[in-house]
Amino acid sequence: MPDHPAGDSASRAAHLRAEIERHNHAYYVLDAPTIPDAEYDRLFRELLDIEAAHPELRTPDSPTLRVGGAPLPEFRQVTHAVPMLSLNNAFSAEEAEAFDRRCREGLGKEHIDYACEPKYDGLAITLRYERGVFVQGATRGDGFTGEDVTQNLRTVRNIPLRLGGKDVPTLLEVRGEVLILRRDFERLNERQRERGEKEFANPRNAAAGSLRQLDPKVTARRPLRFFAYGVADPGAVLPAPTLHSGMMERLAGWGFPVAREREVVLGAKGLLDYYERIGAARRALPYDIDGVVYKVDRLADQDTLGHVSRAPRFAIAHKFPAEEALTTVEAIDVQVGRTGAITPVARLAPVFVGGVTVTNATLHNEDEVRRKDVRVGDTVIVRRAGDVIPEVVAVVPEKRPILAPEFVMPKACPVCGSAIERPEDEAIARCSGGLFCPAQRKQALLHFASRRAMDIEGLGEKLVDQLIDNAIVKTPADLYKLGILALANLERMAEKSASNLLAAIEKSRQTTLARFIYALGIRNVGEATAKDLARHFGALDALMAAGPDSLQQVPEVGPVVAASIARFFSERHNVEVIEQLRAAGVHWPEGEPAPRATAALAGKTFVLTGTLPTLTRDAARELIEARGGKVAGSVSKKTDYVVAGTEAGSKLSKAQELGVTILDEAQLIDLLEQA
Ligand code: D41
Repeated sequence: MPDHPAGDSASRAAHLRAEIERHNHAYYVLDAPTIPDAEYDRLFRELLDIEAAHPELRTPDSPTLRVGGAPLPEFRQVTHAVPMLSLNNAFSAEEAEAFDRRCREGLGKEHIDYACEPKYDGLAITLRYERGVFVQGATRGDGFTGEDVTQNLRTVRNIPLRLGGKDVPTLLEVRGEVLILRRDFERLNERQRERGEKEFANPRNAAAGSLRQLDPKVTARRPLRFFAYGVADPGAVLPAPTLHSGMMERLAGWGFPVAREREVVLGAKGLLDYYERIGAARRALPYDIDGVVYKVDRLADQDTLGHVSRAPRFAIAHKFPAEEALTTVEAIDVQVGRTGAITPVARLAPVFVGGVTVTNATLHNEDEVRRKDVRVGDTVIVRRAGDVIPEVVAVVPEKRPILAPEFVMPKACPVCGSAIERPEDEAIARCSGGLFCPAQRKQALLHFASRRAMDIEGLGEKLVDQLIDNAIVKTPADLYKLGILALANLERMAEKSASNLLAAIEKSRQTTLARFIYALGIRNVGEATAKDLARHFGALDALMAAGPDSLQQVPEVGPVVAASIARFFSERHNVEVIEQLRAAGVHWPEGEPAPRATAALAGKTFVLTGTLPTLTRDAARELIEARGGKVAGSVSKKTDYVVAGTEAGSKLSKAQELGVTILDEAQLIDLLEQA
């Protein structure tokens, strides 16, 4: 760097600060990056260099402060010049309507415009700007006194350090919430996991922990974001705004991030429509929200309504049903799935969460229980979001009882007593009982009958339980031997439903090869693989006769899937059931196998790189795979051919280096056409 005289450096530094913050704003607030990362880094380093050479040029609005300065011994207390009020809550449509009624009565108006916004599930803070420069930031605390977290807030990338735009007030206090976006939260936890550090239970906890760090360098590495929801004293802004919604526009104009989902609506109906709309869009928002906030839009009306004790009468939070709740673990059981997979399940004291009462939550697998260290007696956070299966998010360690033994995986299947086995390199433990295990038999039968398999309507869980428990049905083939008498004796089985079920079973005799393969419940063979297998082999006998090698000729079938198919058909029991099913009249049209593997391509590995003149990459892959070739992602000594188009990069040079045969599209097509 050339050594600038101090004066030049001062103006250069000012220019750099403005430039960097302009790019920051574009990237973090507008979501529209303006320059490549490398160029940004160059500007940033230049400013760092100037500030190192001329410490007197370090200003409180310098973006270099965003990486965090020296740690603090403690946070200073800050008294809020304008107290930070709290919000009252509405938990139902009736309560939201009552809010509208109170506002109408208080103002003597028939219809009221409301400014609506999402209710961020973050931490309320206040930001103080003097002559457009960020000078102090504090937590809400008890509403009157909070903690000075200025240096941490400077590291929050979308908080403007200096305001831009028109009519910047001499003094401004902006209120809003600090939070972590969901996708950033996932990445943060991934990083914590990799480093063997504790994961955060949810974005809110992660944001709270990050904001309260005494070392701002730690905060700087956390992906905090800010969203503004108002100002402390709109009366001090000139020209005076008349509407809250207008105030929000002004904030956006000065560079503050504000919610895109803001809307002005009319009356109670408008409020409830907004609530429904945001509720439906909730999952798609980038951040967690726990409701929506309604505010009387006209600021003069806000003043008229005023507040009661510490909450305004002009605003209310309409909450969504909580997606997380606290409860206790009464037991940890294990469940057996169709393929014998053993899943630990927490039995919970009933708790209302996400709109339903939850008594069970999945713990996924043994490692997960260990990682979260869930024990019987623990108080846990359970989460049920949308239609997702309820899960245990985290344990509240302070609430652990003195006697809380660690979870141990049972050695024997709780249903059939067979040994539970867990291959060393797998996360899932399994019951080794196979179809001897009634639990697996039940799941296998349910799977066989399911809509996308044999589609036997009416064969549900309750019925399958009875059929297996009373040994009326042992294998799927037994279904086709059922008579009306056997069914009529079952509990809750009216004659009509018995004959309906028999009709559904009868109908299922006519099926397709793909459905039949899928219905068999071969481990690792889902619907798509079943279709691939049916298309490739055309006939069941051909599939049953195939060894692992020829199975791997099928597109998308790798060694693991091939091995589990071969293992399935090598078990006599399975072959017998298939024979019985065919003898019972289960049938399907059989076809010609798909284009056979050609000698030229069978077992050969291809790598595609660059843009081919006519074929898309997917099309080329399909053609190669249909003839028994494989397509790999990277070039190695095992690669047989590299197919290179224009703008082929490092893969092509690697191929040249290793002496791998290089083909262009025309040469590939020649090869494909060789018989
Ligand atoms: O999104 C929020 N969490 C939010 C919080 C919001 N959108 N608006 C808010 N408005 C207020 C008033 C009307 C009192 C200025 C708030 C909060 N308060 C608030 N946050 C935490 C305590 C109060």
